[in-house]
Amino acid sequence: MLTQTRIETVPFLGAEVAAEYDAAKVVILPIPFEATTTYRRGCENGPDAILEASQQVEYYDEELEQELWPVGIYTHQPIADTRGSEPVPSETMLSVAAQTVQSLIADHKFVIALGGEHSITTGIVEAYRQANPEESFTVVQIDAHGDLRHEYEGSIHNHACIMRRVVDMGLPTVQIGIRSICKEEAELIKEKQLRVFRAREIAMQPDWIERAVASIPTSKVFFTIDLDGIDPTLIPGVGTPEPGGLNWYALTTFLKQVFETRDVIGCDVMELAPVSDSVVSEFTAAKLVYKLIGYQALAKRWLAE
Ligand SMILES: [Mn+2]
Repeated sequence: MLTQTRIETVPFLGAEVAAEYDAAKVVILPIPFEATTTYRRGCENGPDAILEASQQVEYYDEELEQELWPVGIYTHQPIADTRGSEPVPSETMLSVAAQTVQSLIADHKFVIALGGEHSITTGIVEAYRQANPEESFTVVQIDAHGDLRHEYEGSIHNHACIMRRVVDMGLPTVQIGIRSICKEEAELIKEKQLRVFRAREIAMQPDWIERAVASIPTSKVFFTIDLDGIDPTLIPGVGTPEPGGLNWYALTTFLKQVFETRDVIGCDVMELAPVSDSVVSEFTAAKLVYKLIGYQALAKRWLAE
């Protein structure tokens, strides 16, 4: 129904190294959904742009000193696709995302969802809540924005509200790279004493990684990465760019330490809105996705030494 086969999706890294579903440890889940973006549009084209760019990513990871594709990477058909003529209501997108991720979790897949707008994360996080009824997990968000508004432009499912939904679910949060919040969000951060590592402190205080990792209160972690958390010189193709974001080595060093010290249960990489005449955004995003796979593969010892 909402799974579209009309638009051809290339598998992550390319058909030559793509795994069959049963043999895959990792599932890439494209969610080309866009409904509430407020500035530059185009994030419904994000997943395809990342998949296309991934065809150019080197199989061998020079940092991890091995090829990582043998873990088995399967690319799912797109879900909640708004690129066709049919609009997809936010409620439908959320339930389709939750159901799809639930079935992937049941099959023991490590899911990396590709957005699409950030509001999708609510549905994905709901799937992990269902799968972990007894044990809480922390949502670690990389983002320029707090996304803590109760509602925005009349909708609680706006992409500017996603972390507020997570806070309302009662899940612990750690927010990294924040450099744009409104008064309501600043007050909520103080009132609830939310764990926030602002971009300024990340740039100025080299010990932020140690402190940020230590601040994660649970062993299980879900990563939600809004690509605008990264500096717009590395990823100009986002809907709402903000200066002063994370650089590549700060980001990947932080991610690697979390994968090494926690149990990362899933990830999403959101809000890529491709820019014409430049592929730097989608290539950086594709490389980031391969890093997520690599760090998890090493942490879980999926590959022989
Ligand atoms: Mn953002």
